[in-house]
Amino acid sequence: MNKMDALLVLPPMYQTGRIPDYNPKEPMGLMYISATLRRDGYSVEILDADILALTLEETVAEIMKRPAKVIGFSVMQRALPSVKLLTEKLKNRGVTAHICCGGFTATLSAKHILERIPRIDSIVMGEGETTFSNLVRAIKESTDWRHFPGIAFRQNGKIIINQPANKVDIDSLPWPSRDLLPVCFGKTNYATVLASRGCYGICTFCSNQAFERASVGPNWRGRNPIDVVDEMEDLRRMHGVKVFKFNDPNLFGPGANGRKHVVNICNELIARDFGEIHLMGFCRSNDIDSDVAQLMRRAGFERVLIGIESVNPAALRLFRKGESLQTIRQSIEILRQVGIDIVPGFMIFNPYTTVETLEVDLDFLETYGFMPTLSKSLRIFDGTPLQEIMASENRLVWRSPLEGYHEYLVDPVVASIYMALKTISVEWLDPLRKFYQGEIWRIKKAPAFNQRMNFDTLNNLIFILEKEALRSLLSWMKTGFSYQNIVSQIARLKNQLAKAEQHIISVSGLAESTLNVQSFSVTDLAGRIHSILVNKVFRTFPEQYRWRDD
Ligand code: B12
Ligand code: SF4
Repeated sequence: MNKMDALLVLPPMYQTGRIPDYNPKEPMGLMYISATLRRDGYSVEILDADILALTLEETVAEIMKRPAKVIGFSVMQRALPSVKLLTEKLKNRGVTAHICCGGFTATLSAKHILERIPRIDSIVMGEGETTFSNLVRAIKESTDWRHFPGIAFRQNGKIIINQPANKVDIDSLPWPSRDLLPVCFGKTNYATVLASRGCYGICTFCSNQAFERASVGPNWRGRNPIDVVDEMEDLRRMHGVKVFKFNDPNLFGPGANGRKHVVNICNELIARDFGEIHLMGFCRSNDIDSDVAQLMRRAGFERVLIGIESVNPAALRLFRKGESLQTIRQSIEILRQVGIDIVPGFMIFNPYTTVETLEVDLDFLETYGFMPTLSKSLRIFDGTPLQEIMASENRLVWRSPLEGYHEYLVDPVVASIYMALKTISVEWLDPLRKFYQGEIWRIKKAPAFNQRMNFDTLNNLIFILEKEALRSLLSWMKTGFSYQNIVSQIARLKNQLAKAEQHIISVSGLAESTLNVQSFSVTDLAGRIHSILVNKVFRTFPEQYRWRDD
C-alpha cells in the first residue's frame, strides 16, 4: 500500500471517548506543520482524536486506516498516558512508522518521555515546522536525521538532545492548513488565529519561557498584521467565519512595538470593515489602557482572558507576574467601561495559598462577578522556574509526567479544604459534565462570545455550588463543625446541582432528567468530606487520581 509521508495526530486526552471539557480548538501547531509539509512537497493528514472524542481503540483504528512513513504526535502532559498506550498498540499491530513527538510537554519532559516510552523514536524540541519537515525528508529518503538541530532521541541506551534549532521566521510560514475547520467549526462556531509567538512575561508557573528557550531566537515575535488580517479575511470569505479566537499566549508583545502590533491589527480590521465579527484573546492587565481598549472593542474584541491568578499581593510578587493588584483592578474597570468581558485566569489553590488568601480571593471574585472553577490547583510543569523554586524550598513532590502533575507541599488545613472541594467536584460535578457532555457543548456554541447566555448561566450555577462549598469549608475550619453540619450543607449543594441539571435539561429541550442527581447520596459524600476534614492527612493538592479512569 502507498504510504503517505506523515500523519499528524492530536491524541485524545480522555481514553474512553469522553468529550474534552476544556474549550476545544483547532490543533493550531499541527495545522502549521501540515501546511509547511505540503509547501515542501510532502503528503500529510491530521487526525484530531481529541476533538472527535475518539477512544484509544478508535484512534488506533483511524491511524491504521492512514498508513504513513512518519507518525507525529502532539503531546501535552494530560495526554501522555494516551500516547504511551497508543504507541504500544501500534507496535503490537505491526506499525513500523517512525514515531515522533512534539509540543510543550514533549519538549519540556523530553528525556523522561524517551526513557519511559520506548516506541517513540524522536522528539522535536520547540517549534516544529522546519525540524519536522527535515525529519520527514530524511525518513522518506532513508538518510540520517540524528544530526539535525532541535531533535532528541535514544542512542545506545542514552538520551541525546541535539543543539537547539533556530526559530522559524513566522512571516515566511504558509497559513495553517484548515482541513479540520469544518469539524472544529461545527462544534465550536469559531476559528483560531495566531498573530504572534512567545510572551515577554516571566511568570514562574508558566512553561512559555522554557519552551521558547528550546529554540534559538527572540522570546516574542509578532506576525505582519496585514498578513494576519488577510488570513482572517480569507476565513471570513471562504468559510463564513465570524468568530475568531486568538491563540497567542499574550496578544501584546513587549514595549511600544508590542503595543503597536495590537494597534496595527485592530486598525487593519477596522479599515477592512468585515461587518459582523467577534474576537477573543489572552492578555496581561498591564498592557490595557483606555485608548487601546477602545480600539480593541471597535475592532471586534468582546472577551479577553486575563491571568489574574490570585489577588494576594505576596503571591503576585512571588509568581513574578509583573502586575499589581492596582493594575489588575484598573484593567478590569477599563475593559468593562468599553464593553469587553473579562474571563479571569485564576488559581485560588497555589503554593502560597492560606485560609486568609482563600477568603480574600473569594471576596474579590464575588465583588467582580467572576466565576472560575474553584476546585482546581496550580500545576507545576517541567522546566518552569516554579519547579526549581519548589525544589529549592524542599516542597516539590516529583511525579512522573506520565502519571500526574508534580505536587508541592502546602499547609495541611488548606490541603484538606482543597481535597474536600475536589471530592465534591469529582463525585458530583464531574458526572454531570460527563453525562451531559454533548448538551453542554451545544449550549456553549453561540454566534458570539458574549452571547453564550445559557452557558454563562450554567457556569454561574456551578460556581455558586463551589463557592458555597468553599465558604462552608472555610468557616468549619475556623470555628469547628459536626457531621450534621456537613450533611445539611451537602443537601443544599445537591439542590444547587439539581438546578444546574434542570438548566441543562430545559435549554437542551430534553424530556426529563436522565442522570437523576436526586439519587446521589448526601450521606456518602458528607461522610467522605467529614473524614477528610477530621483526619487532615493531605499535604499537597493531589491531582493524579483524576488520571485513573478517564
Ligand atoms: C489552544 C490551546 C489549547 C487547545 C488546543 C491544544 C493544541 N494541541 O493545539 C486546547 C483547548 C485543546 C488546550 C488544552 C489544554 N491546554 Co492548552 N493551550 C493552548 C494555547 C492557548 C495555544 C496553543 C497554540 O495553538 N499554540 C500555537 C502553535 C503554533 O504552537 P504549538 O501548539 O505549541 O505547536 C508548535 C510546537 O509546540 C510544535 N509541535 C506541537 N505539536 C507537535 C507535534 C509534532 C509531531 C511536532 C514535530 C511538533 C509539534 O510545533 C508547533 C509549531 O511550531 C497554549 C498557550 C500558547 N499560546 O502557547 C496553551 C497551552 C499549550 N495549554 C496548556 C495546558 C496546560 C492545557 C491543558 C492541560 C489545560 C486543561 N486545563 O486541561 C489542556 C491539555 C490538553 C491535552 N490534550 O493534554 C499549557 C501547556 C503547559 C504544559 N507545559 O504542558 C499552555 C502552554 C498554556 C499555559 N501557558 O499554561 N490547549
Ligand atoms: S503572561 Fe501568561 S503567557 Fe506570559 S509568561 Fe505570564 S502566564 Fe505565561
